[in-house]
Amino acid sequence: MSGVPAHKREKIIMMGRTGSGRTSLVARAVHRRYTEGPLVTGLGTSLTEYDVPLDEEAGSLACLVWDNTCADRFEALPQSYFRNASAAIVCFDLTDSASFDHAKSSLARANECAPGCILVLVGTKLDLILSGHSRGVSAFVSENYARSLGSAYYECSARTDTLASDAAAAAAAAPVASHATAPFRDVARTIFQRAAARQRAGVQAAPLDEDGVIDVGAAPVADGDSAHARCF
Ligand SMILES: Nc1nc2c(ncn2[C@@H]2O[C@H](COP(=O)(O)OP(=O)(O)OP(=O)(O)O)[C@@H](O)[C@H]2O)c(=O)[nH]1
Ligand SMILES: [Mg+2]
Repeated sequence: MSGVPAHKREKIIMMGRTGSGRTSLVARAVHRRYTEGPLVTGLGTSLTEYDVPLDEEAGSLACLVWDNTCADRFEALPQSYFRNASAAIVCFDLTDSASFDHAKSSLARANECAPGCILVLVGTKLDLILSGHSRGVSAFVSENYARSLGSAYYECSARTDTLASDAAAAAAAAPVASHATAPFRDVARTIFQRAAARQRAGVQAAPLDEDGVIDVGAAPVADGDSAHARCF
């Protein structure tokens, strides 16, 4: 892990109903592991440093993933949870329609509390669908809902880390990507592209540290762009 301090990392917040698989998705992406059963993150909020790989040329993006334990009462999430969030990854259980309804409310809340933040909708537990479990909501409905908000949409399994290259998964989940780390990479790429656009507009280039990690937070930003003014 690079030595980028927490306050300079891009903030990614996890949202979604209790049991939707938020913590398992983070564990699979960051630690490349899956543990059966609920993953208790402790009361409140847990923070995980994650240098999200972009590509060889660009290196990786220093992020801090915020996860929480009061997901069912998203209205109870404090403003500080949303403050300066660069992106929100909203999870729902593909087998559970109530979980999808909750995700819709979470997307609206993220939009309201962190305007301009990147929103990504993730249907979790794809392995259950691939093994014959019925969907709580059709892929058509959930993907179109994400598209209507301008959000990316993924279906994936933290359990099997289902790969798009897996023929069965590709057939069932196409055209959506299904690798568990894909939502984080998508978010990191979008943050990176936005930073690049700011640079093209005349803002100084973000430096690379010795580990090849982009320290976007060190770049000067235009007035009104709060994405890099971390305040927890
Ligand atoms: N089959 C399957 N089960 C999963 C997957 N991801 C998570 N689960 C299970 O779903 C349950 C909830 O997973 P968590 O990751 O704890 O979900 P969470 O959203 O963090 O839940 P809370 O923090 O308790 O609100 C656990 O029993 C997990 O083992 C998956 O990809 N496939
Ligand atoms: Mg959790």
